Order: sequence, then C-alpha cells, then structure tokens
Amino acid sequence: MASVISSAVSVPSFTGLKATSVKAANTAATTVKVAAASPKLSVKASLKDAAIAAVAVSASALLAGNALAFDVLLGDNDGALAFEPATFSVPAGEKIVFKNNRGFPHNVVFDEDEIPAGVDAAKISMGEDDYLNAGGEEYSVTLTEKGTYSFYCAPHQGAGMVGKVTVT
Ligand SMILES: [Cu+2]
Repeated sequence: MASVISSAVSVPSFTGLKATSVKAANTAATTVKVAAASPKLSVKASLKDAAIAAVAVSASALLAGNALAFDVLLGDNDGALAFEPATFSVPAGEKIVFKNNRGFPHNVVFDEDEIPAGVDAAKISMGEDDYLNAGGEEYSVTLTEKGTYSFYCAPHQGAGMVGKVTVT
C-alpha cells in the first residue's frame, strides 16, 4: 500500500488530523491505521507525497552527479585553441575532467610557479610531451589545496591556450 511506503514523507499531511494520529504516524503500522480511518484523504495525500518524494530523490541524484566532476573542453566548439571555460572555480576535492574536443592534440600542464605553495606541479600535470590525441580522450585531476592554479596546453601555450582554476 502506498501509504506504508511513503510513511516518512506523509507525516506532514496528517497534521490536520487529530494530534494522536500525527504522533502515531511516526510508525508505518499506525500510518496504515490512519489511512484506514480516512481512506480517500490518505491515499490521495500519500500519492502526492510519493510523487514529491520521487522528485526530491531525482533532484538530489542530479546534484550528486554534478558535484562529482567539473568538465573543461580542450579546444572550444568553434575550433579555437582554448580551454572552455578558461577560468573557473571548483570546490576543493572536486574532480576536474579535461576533455579533448577540437584542435587536438592537447595536454594539461600546471605552471609550477603559479600554484599554491607545497603543491607538486608534476603530480597534477600531464607530461609536457604527453598528449591527448583523439577526440573524447580525457585527463582528470582532483585538486585538494585551496588557491589559484594556472595551467596551459604545452603545444598551444603560445597560441594562448592557458587557463586558471580557483579551488575554494
Ligand atoms: Cu592545446
């Protein structure tokens, strides 16, 4: 029965009923009792609440998905030799995924002079001579130290393919 499944979220709907029912609604068993006392109202309410609960679940799943990674395109959609976006912020610990898009080969090298003190540029960079050669190839890095990091694409640095990320 729907009212049993959604007992947790249906509690607020019963605030209009007697105080004893509201208290009782904390357990699934008594929610059934309340539903039996007023079947039409409770079925309607619990279906509505079930729908709200479903929306809430999918919204939080989306948020979780977004929180997992920040995507940066290598080469913008017009073919320019650029990071897209070139300047951005991410929370500390969020994965940054650089994705080959246009104009490759590209790579991602952090400037050892423009990263927070104590961070090893070699550990967060691709090698100067390592390239992402095919469309869709990715390089991921997770930065845990807060601060500003400058990076560039070694083959295209002279063409202005540089970027900056602020880790907050
Ligand atoms: Cu490049």
